Amino acid sequence: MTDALESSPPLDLPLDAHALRADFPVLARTVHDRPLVYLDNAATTQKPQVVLDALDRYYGEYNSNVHRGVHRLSQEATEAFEAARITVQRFLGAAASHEIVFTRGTTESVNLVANAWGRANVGAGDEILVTEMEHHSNIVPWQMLCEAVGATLKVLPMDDRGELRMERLDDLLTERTRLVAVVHVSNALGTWNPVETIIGRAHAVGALVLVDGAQSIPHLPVDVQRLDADFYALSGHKAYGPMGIGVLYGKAAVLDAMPPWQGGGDMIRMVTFEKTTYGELPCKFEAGTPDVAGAIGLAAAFDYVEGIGRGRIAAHEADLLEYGTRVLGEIPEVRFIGTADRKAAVLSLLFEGVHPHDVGTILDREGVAVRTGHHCAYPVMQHFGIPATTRASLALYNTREDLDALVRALTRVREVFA
Ligand code: C6P
Repeated sequence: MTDALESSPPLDLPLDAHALRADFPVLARTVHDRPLVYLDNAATTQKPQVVLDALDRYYGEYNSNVHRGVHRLSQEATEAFEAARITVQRFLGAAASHEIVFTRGTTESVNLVANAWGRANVGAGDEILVTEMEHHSNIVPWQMLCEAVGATLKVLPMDDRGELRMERLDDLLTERTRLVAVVHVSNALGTWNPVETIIGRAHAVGALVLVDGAQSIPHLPVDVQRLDADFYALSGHKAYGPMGIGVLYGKAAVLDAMPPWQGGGDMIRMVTFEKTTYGELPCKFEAGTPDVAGAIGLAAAFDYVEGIGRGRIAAHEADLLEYGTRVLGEIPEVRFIGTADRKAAVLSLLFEGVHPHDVGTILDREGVAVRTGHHCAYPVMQHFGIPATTRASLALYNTREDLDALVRALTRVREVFA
């Protein structure tokens, strides 16, 4: 995991996951009379007390709408909301805070780009390139766009380890490619994709790149300027923040040139029945009342993560991934789906002879929360010819003991189905 760590805080002091668990109230609960072992972090992470406190303070002390009132509460809410934007800007390494658009999450961020940028820049005969391992939210909006404008959706395939077949990239990129949409870290496989290389090659043919950062932001240090990504999408709830808030980063020049997507309050400069003129960035893309509490909670989450250090989190999770791969790999019935060289925090597996949903149900009885299913990545399941996997996904508060508990619970699966 070397290249992304080069820019991260020193690794000499490993994080103390056991101590950090105390920051997350929900981790103290039991499930079916057993201590909760939460290994479903790719679906959503748990929230630290500082995030819960930030939400509480907003609603308890200065709840108000933003950008609208001259009264004190509205000013306080507006200041906190815009301060949250600056926190996100710094977290992502963006050049300016107006390059940060608050959305509902990764899905909405991708839809925003597909609709606003796509309708203006993609036409009949043009091409959009996605990869075989995309989440549905980075496939379907592009498919809808292609169908509407007569463009073609092309797919960069992956191999049986779950690595992108990079040798195919140059063939698939043509002068008709308008945009490449690629996931930074796959939710179904854990593959950590070489997005820097993809961005470089896409730019060489004049295409823009949207990176789906839903699963990278919680795990890796990300610097959008260093990556040179045109768009970067993320969800707050997967990075220790609240549900319902997300981010679209876009380069200012690209966002500026885009028409708005949704129309409504706060995104206009002037409205008459004859003509409406639109506001500046980022308001142009934030029609209606935003999730003010969500943005403030997300900033609290990012501050919390920075306080620990993204390099230290990545190093801790790399250790867990290595440990988990070893101990789970010793179970004869286990077959991993996703064995790329560069992976982050996801252990997707099959248990021979038992359907993943049954595996998940037995694990739940043992207090172990994992996700089973297609993980909104049907093409990945189709590639491997399977309906579903059992997925354990890790976070900063997970420990080797959590993985030992998963191993014990999988032994239980064997006993039940013997
Ligand atoms: N993956 C999972 O369990 P939203 O729902 O908008 O917050 O995120 C969508 C999304 C987009 N891209 C990737 C790579 C994702 O993993 C997700 C969400 C969850 O894997 C729910 S399916």
